[in-house]
Amino acid sequence: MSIFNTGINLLNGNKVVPVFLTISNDYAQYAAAAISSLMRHVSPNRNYRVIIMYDRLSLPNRWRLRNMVTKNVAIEFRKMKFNIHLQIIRTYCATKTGTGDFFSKTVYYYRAFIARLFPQYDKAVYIDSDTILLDDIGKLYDIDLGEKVIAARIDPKVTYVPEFKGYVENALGIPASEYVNSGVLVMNLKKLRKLHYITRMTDLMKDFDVSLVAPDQDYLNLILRGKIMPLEDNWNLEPSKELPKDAKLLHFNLFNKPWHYKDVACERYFWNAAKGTGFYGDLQRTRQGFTDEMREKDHAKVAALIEKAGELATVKKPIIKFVDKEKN
Ligand SMILES: [Mn+2]
Repeated sequence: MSIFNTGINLLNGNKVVPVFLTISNDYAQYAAAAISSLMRHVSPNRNYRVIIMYDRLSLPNRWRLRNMVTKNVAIEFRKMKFNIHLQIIRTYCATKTGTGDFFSKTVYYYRAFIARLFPQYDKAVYIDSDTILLDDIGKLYDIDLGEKVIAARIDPKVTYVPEFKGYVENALGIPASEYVNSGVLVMNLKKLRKLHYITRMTDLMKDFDVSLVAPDQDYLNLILRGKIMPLEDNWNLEPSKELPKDAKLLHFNLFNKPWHYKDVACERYFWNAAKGTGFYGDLQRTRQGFTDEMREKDHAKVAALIEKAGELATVKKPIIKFVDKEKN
């Protein structure tokens, strides 16, 4: 156990609410805002443990995050160590996703390791670091999964961007009405372990070796198809001018980041949460330093992503056929 693992020893196995985030240095600033918002909405009668999985996270960043610990929210760090699955993922990212690709970072894949690396937990919640909590994350954890393996929100972008819809239905072979966003997950870790989730994912990566639009999210949808419970929209909301009354979690997904752009919908929730952290100044500097050139690059990336989806939508045989075959 490293000196950065902190918190309450009384926290044990199943009584605690385990919440996972996966980050590296460039995510630390806004992950801090997510964690701060989480802390403001927890129940005083429960214990929580925020577990940060990382690869490169500097000592000062770990200190600043660690200092956020409260009486009933522990903060723990876990460095991703080399293993064969990670090697496959790194190779995949290096060869299949170019530098212009928004999803080229291996950090996105770390959530796939949670079940395997944390056998002490049977259930857990995962949140992206570009989220802001507006309600107690314990309520998300409490959602009864029944026989399902995970709960996740049906991805709204797939329903309103025709290229994404075509991609999901033709290239992956999943009805758009079933395809989920992987930014907020409730996971039955026991079931994920039983499915050998991480092995299935890296087997697919090796065997089919295709470049996908949102690789780890796509693999999650492919492998767990039929085993996913649709999560209430309120737990993974795209920011908008008028939030529903019972909004529970905001997800600044893809490019509309308040730490990059001014006047992003719901940005005040983000900046309020950021204020309570040691990263507020950094975040403001990040936004000030976001140049027109970076903005253009962002737009080009969105366009490239949509174009890629449109191209892949024309393939003849969807990947799900191979996944189903493998299962039998
Ligand atoms: Mn996200």
